[in-house]
Amino acid sequence: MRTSIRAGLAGVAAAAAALGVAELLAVVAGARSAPLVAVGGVVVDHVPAAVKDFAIAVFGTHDKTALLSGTAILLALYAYGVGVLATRSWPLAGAGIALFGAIGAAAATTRPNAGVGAAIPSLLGAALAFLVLRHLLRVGARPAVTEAESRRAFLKQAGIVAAVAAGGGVAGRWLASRGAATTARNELQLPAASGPAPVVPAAAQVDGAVPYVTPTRDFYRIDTALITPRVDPANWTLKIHGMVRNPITITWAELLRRPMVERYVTIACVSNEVGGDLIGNALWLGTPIKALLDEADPLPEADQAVQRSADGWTCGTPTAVLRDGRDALLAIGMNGEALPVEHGFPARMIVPGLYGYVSACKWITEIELTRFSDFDAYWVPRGWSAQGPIKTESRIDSPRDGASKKPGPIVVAGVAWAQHRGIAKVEVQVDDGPWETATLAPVVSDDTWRQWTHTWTATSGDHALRVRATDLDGYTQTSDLADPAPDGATGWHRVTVSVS
Ligand SMILES: Nc1nc2c(c(=O)[nH]1)N[C@H]1C(S)=C(S)[C@@H](COP(=O)(O)O)O[C@H]1N2
Ligand SMILES: [Mo]
Repeated sequence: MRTSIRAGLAGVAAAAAALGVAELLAVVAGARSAPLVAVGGVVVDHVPAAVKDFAIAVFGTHDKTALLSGTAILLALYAYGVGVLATRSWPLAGAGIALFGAIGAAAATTRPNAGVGAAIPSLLGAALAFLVLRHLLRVGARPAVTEAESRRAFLKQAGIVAAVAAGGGVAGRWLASRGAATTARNELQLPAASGPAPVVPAAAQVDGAVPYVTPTRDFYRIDTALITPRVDPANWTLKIHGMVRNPITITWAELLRRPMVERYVTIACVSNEVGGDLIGNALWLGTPIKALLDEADPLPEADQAVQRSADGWTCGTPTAVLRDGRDALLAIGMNGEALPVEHGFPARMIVPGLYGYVSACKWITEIELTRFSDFDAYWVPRGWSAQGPIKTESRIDSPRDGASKKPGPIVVAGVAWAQHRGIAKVEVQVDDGPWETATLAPVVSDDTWRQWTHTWTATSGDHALRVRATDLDGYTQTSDLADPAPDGATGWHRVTVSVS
């Protein structure tokens, strides 16, 4: 094996050792202090909006895995280079490793809510990388060994390092996943709602549309968190402060004693493309946020309620919306269970009618009353609108785009939504024919999506089907196409079907 290849591999093994041990140290120093996660987090917060939209469009909800894998590949290339460099100049290679440690430490300590201790995984990891690299480059370098013996010794040692590194990384993630937050979640007995949940009529579900109530495991997930915050409810509080006459802080025990209601609410992501699936309907258990705000007594000028999460993310909701009587909830349950960690355990906001980026703060710890003119929440400086009411939209779930069908009657079905306004009408158009009125399914409230169905007598040939909805305010979706940025996509969803 060429010396440079061997040195490069030694560099990669050393970097793996650093990351593995850092992952273990992060169990103590805080999960977001692991260098890959910390650097990835900085990237997430600073990539231009266009790159992020591209990543969501290409990788969807796997965008985080893509980012972490990409970062790991870049790091491996860098480590390979440092290994090769070490055979020429140890000071330069040492500087390369120090730079790696410094970048990790700088990223980790500047993450929201991070202390100086967050630097430890990166710094100790870098020190270990240096020792491992030096050790591996010496293996088999002793005189009087044959090339074959030396290669075998090197590969064995590098293999051991890589295995130990991977073991450390996996162990770290495993330890983090069975911390206090998970135990508390597993043991949580959800309080009962003050009244029964609305009953979903069987007819709310039509054949061919997605489930009216989205199973939790299929519920879309969107957030900036590379690893989900794990908040132990025992240490959780919600602070309501800022421009209020009566700042309050409630603990988890106090929250559980508050009146709880159960409501079906369909939430949607502003990044959802026309026809996209970043939308879901769940039964949320929570306490009305209006009552909590009334207790805090916001000043009349405080037109924005900024919610802040355990990992520092923020969103801003009009105070008036939270107090206008709609079912805006501080939610702790989803579909009859405690909130899953990815969906905001222990508590999150759910506000009917507003996109998630301006209303649905997960892992919420704080509500600060302020003014829109005084504070821009996370997505606003990144080019998204400060106001994010959900736009009236509709989607064809079947037939699927590109489907092949036989001539004759075909059931066209899907969903339409205009949360908190409600859907009044859905129409389907075949090719350039007239808009035909679809049959609407019943709904439990205007805060959920509404299913619809329409029978189309298909004739041979290629056809385009379009859908448009009209909400109860009388607004009908137009053909105007808009991208998700800055405040939600518009346009008619269209599928093509070939009939023969
Ligand atoms: N803490 C936190 N809460 C967040 C976000 C986030 O990045 N961090 N993203 C928001 C966005 S953009 C959406 S669309 C919803 C998605 O909620 P879900 O992942 O439970 O579907 O969460 C919102 N709450
Ligand atoms: Mo979103």
